[in-house]
Amino acid sequence: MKQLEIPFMQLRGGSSKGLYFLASDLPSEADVRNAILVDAVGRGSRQIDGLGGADPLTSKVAIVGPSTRADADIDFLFAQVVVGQDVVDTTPNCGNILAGVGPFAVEAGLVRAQPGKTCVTVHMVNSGKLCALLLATPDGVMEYEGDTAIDGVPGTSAAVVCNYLDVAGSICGALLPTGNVVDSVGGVRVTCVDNGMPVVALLAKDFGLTGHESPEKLNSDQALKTRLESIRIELGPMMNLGDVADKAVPKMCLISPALHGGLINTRTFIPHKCHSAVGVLGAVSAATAAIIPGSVAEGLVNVPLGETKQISVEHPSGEFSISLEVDESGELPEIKKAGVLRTARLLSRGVLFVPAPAKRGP
Ligand code: NQM
Repeated sequence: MKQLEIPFMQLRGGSSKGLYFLASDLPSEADVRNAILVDAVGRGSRQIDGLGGADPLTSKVAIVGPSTRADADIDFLFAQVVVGQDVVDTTPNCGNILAGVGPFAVEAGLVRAQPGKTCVTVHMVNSGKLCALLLATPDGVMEYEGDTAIDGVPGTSAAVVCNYLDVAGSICGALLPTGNVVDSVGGVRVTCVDNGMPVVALLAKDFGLTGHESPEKLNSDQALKTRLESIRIELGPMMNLGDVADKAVPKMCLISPALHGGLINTRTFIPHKCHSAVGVLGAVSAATAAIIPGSVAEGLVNVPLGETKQISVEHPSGEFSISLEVDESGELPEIKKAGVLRTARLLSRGVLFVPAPAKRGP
């Protein structure tokens, strides 16, 4: 039986890598589409029969099409293939893959680039929120070369400026999904926040850790991972996420005092493996947790004053800079805008082959 042929591009978006498809090149029925995505990325923990890299950060998919909203240029649905579980989770968004969505839209002819800079407003279908991307497009052509460096990526590239608009509660329905600033679960205090990504902030010291351990060391600590997973499963329904056993959210973020002048230091499990850096919206949510009065981070952070806060989130391979526009006049800080700097690069473009439907199987 002939294999299915699907046009695709592969881009590095921020510090992640993904397969990018036009929505019109995939079936619209979610189950049929997801089976194709799992085959495209690869089944099993090694993904030997697909294009993924056997890591959550390289098992990502962007599905992009013309916008269904008048206030956006394009629609972007993010899909995470959960490594080793052969399922697709469209609950979370991904700020790294999002950085590649602008360049993809230009390359695919969905957006016409302007000479100089091109602004692409993206409707993030997973959350129903908007992000404005600013791309370098001299002569009206996508430029990948530049002098912006981001941690976790070798060399430098052209900047993709990402301005998230009003992302609080995008996945769980509220900035504080449990309704509390602090909850006690599994014998520890946690602060659960959704400022674009559902994140559970926990104190590394409550787990007998400094918070500066390497991802390799944390990934080999089976007792820690089991404890984090049982807290995560318990918090799923409390965060309005339901049963999260097969979901990529919430992310579990161990926080500790920053060592290099940042707001906090992080080790984030996404959700079963410790991130080698930190996710974009994961960092925005962790930083938000840290500035909420009374959160688990209280006493551990020096919150910058002023409406626009330049915040650095430290992680295993460096730091992540965020510009947060915050209204602090109410009981809870209200995040108006979160700006981050990313880069992206087109890696390949062509036709992807997946087994014909009858051959595709568990
Ligand atoms: O939090 C990792 C990444 C991400 C997601 C993850 C991301 C985000 O580094 O917005 O970027 O949390 O799975 O790509």
